[in-house]
Amino acid sequence: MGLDNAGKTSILTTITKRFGFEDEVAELMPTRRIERDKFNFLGIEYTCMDFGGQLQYRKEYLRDPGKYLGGTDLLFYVIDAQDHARYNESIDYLEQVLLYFKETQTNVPIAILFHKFDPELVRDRELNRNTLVLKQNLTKFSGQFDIFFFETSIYDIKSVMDAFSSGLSLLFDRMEMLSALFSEISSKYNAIMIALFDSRGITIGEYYRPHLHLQEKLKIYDIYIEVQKRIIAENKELYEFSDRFEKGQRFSGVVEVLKMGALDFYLLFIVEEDEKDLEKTVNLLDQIEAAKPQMENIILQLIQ
Ligand SMILES: Nc1nc2c(ncn2[C@@H]2O[C@H](COP(=O)(O)OP(=O)(O)OP(=O)(O)O)[C@@H](O)[C@H]2O)c(=O)[nH]1
Ligand SMILES: [Mg+2]
Repeated sequence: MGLDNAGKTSILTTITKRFGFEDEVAELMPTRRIERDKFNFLGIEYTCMDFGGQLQYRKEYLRDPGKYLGGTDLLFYVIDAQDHARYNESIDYLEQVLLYFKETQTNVPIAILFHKFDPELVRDRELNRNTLVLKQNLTKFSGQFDIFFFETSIYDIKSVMDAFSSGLSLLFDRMEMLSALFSEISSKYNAIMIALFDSRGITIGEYYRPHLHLQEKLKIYDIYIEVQKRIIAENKELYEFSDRFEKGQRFSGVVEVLKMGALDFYLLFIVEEDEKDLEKTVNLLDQIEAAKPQMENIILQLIQ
């Protein structure tokens, strides 16, 4: 939910498409009433509802909130961070929506997205100052609700995927367990990163080496998207690659497809390359690949 023009449908289009969404986003029209879409996550079927934010629709939802908001598991609330003039209007709308959850005593986690936080604006002082004040205003709801903040932009696909994945992870304790497992395994392989994605690129669990730079994370994610595309096109179960970060450090990666019933999951490993002793890196990747059945077992048990 959120005001008209906040970017809700753009976000959903970005998540659904992931490659080449720009043309579609450019042609979006304001959403009329509610757009519903079903999706399966970890074997559970959800309905995603995109609430058109124009005033007439907002009034309609608030007149009969039970009809529209009943049964909500998770709310993503999108605010156009660049549209300072409408912050108050947006807070008012959120307040009225939350009033319904309060009255019905439904404990819905709220992910608030400060959207249109475009890469070239990340260091913009005014934008940062404005959103800081906005956050302070929003914390008035945190006594009653679990509120989580995210900064997103469709020009940084990872930011959007992260917000969506983190939101969903609030519904699953076991996702935390998976990340803990990855953190444990990481030391054995000296891994830079281990992550499990579902087929739409939603993160189910992840471990990053501490202090890994954002640029490096983004680089890995871009490669991952490319690799997943190839795996699907070439119908592979495994894909190895090798690349280097801006600063020169080389790394190797492997993506394995794990199958759970009809669902495919993608396990990504990134390890540092030992440039003096490539044999070592090859051995490490072999070890990771050999451990696949074991890993598959543990992971599937955790997420089932
Ligand atoms: N700069 C910037 N513009 C964005 C971003 N996301 C969406 N937009 C633009 O914001 C405008 C509105 O996007 P929509 O996704 O249609 O907005 P909405 O919240 O669905 O609006 P309603 O359907 O009327 O409720 C479009 O022109 C998008 O191109 C972003 O991350 N950065
Ligand atoms: Mg829309």
